[in-house]
Amino acid sequence: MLDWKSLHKTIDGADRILLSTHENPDGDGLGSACAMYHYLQGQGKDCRIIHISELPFEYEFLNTGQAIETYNADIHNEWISQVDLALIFDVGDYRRTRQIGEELASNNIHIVNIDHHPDLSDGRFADNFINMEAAATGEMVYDFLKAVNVYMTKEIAEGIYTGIVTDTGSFSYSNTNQKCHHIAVECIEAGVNTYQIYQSVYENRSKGRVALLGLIINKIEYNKTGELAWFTIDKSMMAQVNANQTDVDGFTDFVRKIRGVEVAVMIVEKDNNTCRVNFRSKGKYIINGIAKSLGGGGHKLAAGAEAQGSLDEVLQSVLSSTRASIEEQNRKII
Ligand SMILES: [Mn+2]
Repeated sequence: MLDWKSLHKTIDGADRILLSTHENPDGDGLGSACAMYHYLQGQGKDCRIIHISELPFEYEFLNTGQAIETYNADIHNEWISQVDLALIFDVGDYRRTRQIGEELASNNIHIVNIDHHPDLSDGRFADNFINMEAAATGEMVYDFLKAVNVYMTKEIAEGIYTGIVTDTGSFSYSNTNQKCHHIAVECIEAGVNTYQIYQSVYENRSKGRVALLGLIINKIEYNKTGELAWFTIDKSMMAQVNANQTDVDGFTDFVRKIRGVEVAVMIVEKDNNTCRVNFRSKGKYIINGIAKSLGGGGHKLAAGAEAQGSLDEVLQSVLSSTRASIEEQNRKII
């Protein structure tokens, strides 16, 4: 049981509060920050949600009152230097806050981590609220608000519901449980329009994203058993269909859905000799160990890393470590 009362105390003692999540934010990071923002606003706090990335179009519905801002050093650094407290949601790895995290650290700001990933903060957080059993960080924000008897407004509920619905794949992944459904019911009672959120998140794909999916579909490769499937996306493919980094979200899940595939791997070429690597597993194999060996991390069945090297180099090293991990886990199963 996390000591939510102590978080309440910390928040109580702070006037100016920054909320943020990881780069390329997802529904859980955004929804958690928004839910907490609306609570803090109700408490009269001077708070802002500032992310390093642009707000993805499909999450625009969360941006009531234009509360979500994209980081700009000229606009934000002075404000950030004077915050009393920073709440970071769903980050997985502190480095994924990029310049915002660096700015907070260099100003010695009290940083609190609220997350359902293992802590990869290198000691940067003053307080850690980690619950790896939680299906979503949104569920943890719900736990906090319940622990301190907060009335759930529609705006708070929208953030929590978005976190849970996206991190459970619309209540379909293995992390879905009774509690997720119970919270969902409470959110609906608070006025959340679930169909509207579903349409915004899942029926709002950019043409670039669909065109990019078209390019990868015939490039999916499999190992001999068909349990491991992988594909790569290079910069020229992205440019060809005018896609951006967030357009690739969900592709690894798409490949995991193929019959017989247990582990799906996506490798995306980024700048500066780095590649983004994503792993998804159906459950037979645990894949966050592989992500960790590449300097990343994540959940047992959904993890990722940023690896140094060319697309080809990263592909070779990822495939060999993934194959080795699958073989090792098979030996253990037998
Ligand atoms: Mn999450």
